[in-house]
Amino acid sequence: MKLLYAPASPFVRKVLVFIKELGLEDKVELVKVSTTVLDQNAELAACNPVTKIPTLVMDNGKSLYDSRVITAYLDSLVASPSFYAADGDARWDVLAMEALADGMMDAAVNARYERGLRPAEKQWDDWVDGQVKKVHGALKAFDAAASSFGDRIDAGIVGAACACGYLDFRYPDIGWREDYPALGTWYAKFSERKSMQETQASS
Ligand SMILES: N[C@@H](CCC(=O)N[C@@H](CS)C(=O)NCC(=O)O)C(=O)O
Repeated sequence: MKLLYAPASPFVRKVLVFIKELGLEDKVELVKVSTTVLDQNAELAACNPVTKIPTLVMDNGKSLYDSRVITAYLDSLVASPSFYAADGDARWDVLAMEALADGMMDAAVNARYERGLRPAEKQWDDWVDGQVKKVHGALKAFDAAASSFGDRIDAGIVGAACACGYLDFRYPDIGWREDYPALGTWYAKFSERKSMQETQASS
């Protein structure tokens, strides 16, 4: 398999943590690409019509995207552990948590694009503030649940960790640990995992 990736992406990080935690490193070739909406990578476009990372090219030549489809596919390749609960409420809880983490990443990435890609005179402060509000909404929800996370590891947990990690990487001044201390305490421990240490974002 081939993963088209860039190390700065929190969605990519989620997939990389899955690969490491599930013991699939030998099966995935990493292909670094650089892409933005304004400068869309041709190799990536050939595999993913909407030109986004992460994109996984399977051994049969077909591509998978987005990150949630890729993580579910990787999970299906191993007998255990599974990062998706099999059924019942637990399954929907994990899926909803992964979606919340992705929503937080989307909002944080969107705000960054607005600041980093748009010409200064076209930037819209209210829109950025709205995205940051979404980030805080997700942080609040994660913080309220964090005391129950314990040593759990699943798709929701990995997503939450990668979303928090992205804030540290791109928004170091946001100071989220002060407002969301339970989340901060859980994250400090979870981020010690080898899979998290080895996937720390870089530009
Ligand atoms: N929902 C997608 C989001 C992926 C995403 O937004 N990736 C960004 C990098 S963090 C990207 O590829 N941006 C380039 C573009 O939008 O053209 C997923 O979960 O994979």
